[in-house]
Amino acid sequence: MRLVLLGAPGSGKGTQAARLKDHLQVPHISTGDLLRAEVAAGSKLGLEAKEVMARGQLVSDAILLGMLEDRFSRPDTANGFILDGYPRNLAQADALDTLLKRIGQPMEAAVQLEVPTELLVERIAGRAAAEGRADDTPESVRTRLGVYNDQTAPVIEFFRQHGQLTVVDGVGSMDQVFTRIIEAIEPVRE
Ligand code: B4P
Repeated sequence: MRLVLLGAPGSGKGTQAARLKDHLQVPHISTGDLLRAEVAAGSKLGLEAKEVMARGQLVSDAILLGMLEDRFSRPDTANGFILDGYPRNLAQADALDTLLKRIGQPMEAAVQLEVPTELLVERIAGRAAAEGRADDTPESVRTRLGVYNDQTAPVIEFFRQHGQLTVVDGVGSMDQVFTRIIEAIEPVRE
């Protein structure tokens, strides 16, 4: 199963991807997690990404593509993957399409988690209190939501035009949302 999860910050992509990984037995590739690992390691790339992420802006497309090419070259993606956090703009959507076709692993399904803005803000505030992630400050969250509306929302249309999009209601408990995703991707798995 080759699946991409789409949705605004706080829509539950990372949360659901972690569960889907166990259910589908494929790796979870989160560009946010890959970047945070670089920041934690203090690598050159991490130093470059750190400030951009804290402000809630997008890290450069070139850095992201390099990181993804690296990740997809590992053998564990041979039987599929769940991609979370990428693509975040149309240039990334095109680059991903080209990369996956080149390695003979075209995307099979795109699931968009739909959640109203008030709930997104509430969830991220909850995570800020619990985990203190550097980019969960109110100012950064405002920027991330703006970036999502301006740059990432058009990506939804990209997958719709490719006939791969399924929209899932992301409101409800984590278990409820998980069940909806499983039902939504069932036709693709058959
Ligand atoms: P990400 O790590 O992708 O962060 P995110 O969009 O906030 O989503 P995340 O998956 O973590 O949160 P979730 O909704 O699961 O990106 C962080 C930054 O990295 C970006 O701003 C950017 O700077 C950089 N970056 C990453 N990818 C990039 C790219 N492709 N190009 C350029 N830059 C890139 O969860 C949020 C909270 O909601 C959690 O606390 C969770 O517990 C809670 N929650 C989830 N589902 C819930 C439910 N059903 N009910 C109640 N709470 C729920």
